[in-house]
Amino acid sequence: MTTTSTHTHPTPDSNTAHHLSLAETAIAHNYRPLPVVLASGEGAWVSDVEGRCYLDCLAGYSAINFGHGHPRLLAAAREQLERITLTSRAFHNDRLGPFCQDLADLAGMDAVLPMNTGAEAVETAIKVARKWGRERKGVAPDHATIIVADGNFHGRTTTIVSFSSDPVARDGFGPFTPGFRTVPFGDAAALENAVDESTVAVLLEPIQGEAGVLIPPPGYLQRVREICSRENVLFIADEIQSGLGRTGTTFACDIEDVTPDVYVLGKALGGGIVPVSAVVSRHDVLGVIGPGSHGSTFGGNPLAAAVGHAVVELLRSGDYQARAAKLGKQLHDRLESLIGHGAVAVRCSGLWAGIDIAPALMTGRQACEALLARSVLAKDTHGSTIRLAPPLTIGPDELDWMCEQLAAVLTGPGSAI
Ligand code: IF1
Repeated sequence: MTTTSTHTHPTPDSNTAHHLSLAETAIAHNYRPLPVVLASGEGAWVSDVEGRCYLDCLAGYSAINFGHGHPRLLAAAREQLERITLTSRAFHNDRLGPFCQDLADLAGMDAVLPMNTGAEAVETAIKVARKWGRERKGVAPDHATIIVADGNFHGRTTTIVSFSSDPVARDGFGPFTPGFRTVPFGDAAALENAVDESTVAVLLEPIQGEAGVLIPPPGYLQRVREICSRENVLFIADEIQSGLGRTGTTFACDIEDVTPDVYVLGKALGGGIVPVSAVVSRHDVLGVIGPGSHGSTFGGNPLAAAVGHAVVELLRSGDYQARAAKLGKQLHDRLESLIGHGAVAVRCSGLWAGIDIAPALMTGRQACEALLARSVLAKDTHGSTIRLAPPLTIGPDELDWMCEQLAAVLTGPGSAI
């Protein structure tokens, strides 16, 4: 079936080569983007400067869960743009309180510390855990340790890359921040053995995104919860990529009916419009942060709060979560059929999939270049693994069409299969 969008908006300066040359000379090369220059988006589709349409199966690394230009999110942003966009936290504003109350309710928690980017929220959670350990657990000053998982991705700040296991993300950026212990992801016994009197927290992605959508063994999150409760250690769940409907549940922790002590949220919380992140927890945890001890200029600004609140409203009914769960079953079934036909393994949680392609066939990058030629945008993670994370608004026919393009890439002309 051919799926096309009515959406072709060539823009002025419609010249891919021109933009690629600007990227070569004027933009730092901290990424190696696919050779496509996007100019507009609507729902699950985007268009480039030549007017070509693509199905967006990366969705801003899960920041665009609700599609490009969701009407209710745009309306919330437009209305707030006309009112007031930044007050700083030196003063109150009329958007932040309602946003934080409803986000805390969605998470079953008491309160929210609003920030901007995911890494800022992770750094905030690290600071909160260390201060909580000092003041509420009695850990000696400067002795707090946090347990993290091998293969983690929590952001790019110097402290966060201090505990990264990815040499590309870490090499050359030392000296590093101490106080982190790494254990294998999914191994509850190793985590239990790593806990000692200095441990203040365990920081985990419930499903590891950048590592290739790695889903832990069933029961792992429950064991982490039990260990943290027994050892008086904070369980911090980084749900920046896994949260807010992506896995077919509000949070990935919901899959095992586990409630962490702290949720770290970002990406889709900003609706793909503005950076919005948050640390969501109980008063006995966030209460260690007093006036002047932490903050940021834009954290909790009324524009971010208005958009974030509209996102929380979208999630309240559970419809997006149910949709992701239903379409996720369809996605999993289609991808499973590729095993032995170019794929060696697939992992799926809701509308989030990691596909390990046979390394002899092609790299993940090559697969994404071939998908680009078939009007599908996707991103490799490492080696021959690609990740698929379309907007949760994608239609069932579009999902089938996406899988057909991937099947053709893996088994079509040019593949060794
Ligand atoms: C890049 C990866 C994904 C995240 C989790 C915190 C953050 C991220 C679980 C930090 C951010 C982004 C960052 C972006 C690409 C993307 C990414 F490839 F880097 F690893 F999604 F998998 N926790 N992930 O996934 O949030 O500060 O970016 O708002 O840095 O290349 P941020």
